[in-house]
Amino acid sequence: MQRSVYLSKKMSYALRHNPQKYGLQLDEYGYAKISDLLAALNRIHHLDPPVNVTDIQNIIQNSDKERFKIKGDQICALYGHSISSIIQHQQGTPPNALYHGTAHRFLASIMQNGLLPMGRQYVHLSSDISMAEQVGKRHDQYPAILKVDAAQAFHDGIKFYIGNDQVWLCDELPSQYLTRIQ
Ligand code: HQG
Repeated sequence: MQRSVYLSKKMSYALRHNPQKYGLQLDEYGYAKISDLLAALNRIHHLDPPVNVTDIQNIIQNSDKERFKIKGDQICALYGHSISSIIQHQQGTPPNALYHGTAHRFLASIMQNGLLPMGRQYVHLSSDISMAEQVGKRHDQYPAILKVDAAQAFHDGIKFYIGNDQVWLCDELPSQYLTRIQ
């Protein structure tokens, strides 16, 4: 695996799922000190050459998705969290339509129970169909795409949160807002 991909996966794991393993204390918005993350990555994964802040900046700049954000001497994962203490995200008004790519084998349950966060803190939605397809392909070679009536859901009081330009987060989403389009 390419070093940058390997590091990005470890950063995601540390900042989304298991900060304790890396000795990190995330604040309520999910930020940790970059120097602490670097030290932990180098210590735990014996990186040679050691990872430094420029490597992290390059990973963020050259990545296919905007997964992390740096603010001063801190870094956070923008979405994807599964840790038990809820990470605060900025609420926002979603675009009228959002999309969710998933596996065909999950459809019956989704149509019965709605979109649930499952292992994560929030449901993850995509701003366009091609991103939803990419997300769905992680679960199914030929993913199913659901269109989300975000305008109506928002109007009805479901909270939406900003991940990045392409990823929106929301709380549990009943199936009345979902239409299968592919
Ligand atoms: C499904 C990646 C049965 C849901 C992506 C999904 C994304 C249900 C799976 C981000 C269900 C959870 C998150 C229900 C939802 N019954 N299945 N009621 N409700 N599901 O991986 O959205 O590359 O936790 O459809 O790009 O696929 O890592 O969520 O298939 O933005 O940066 O349960 O992770 O980002 O799967 O992906 P996941 P996701 P990165």
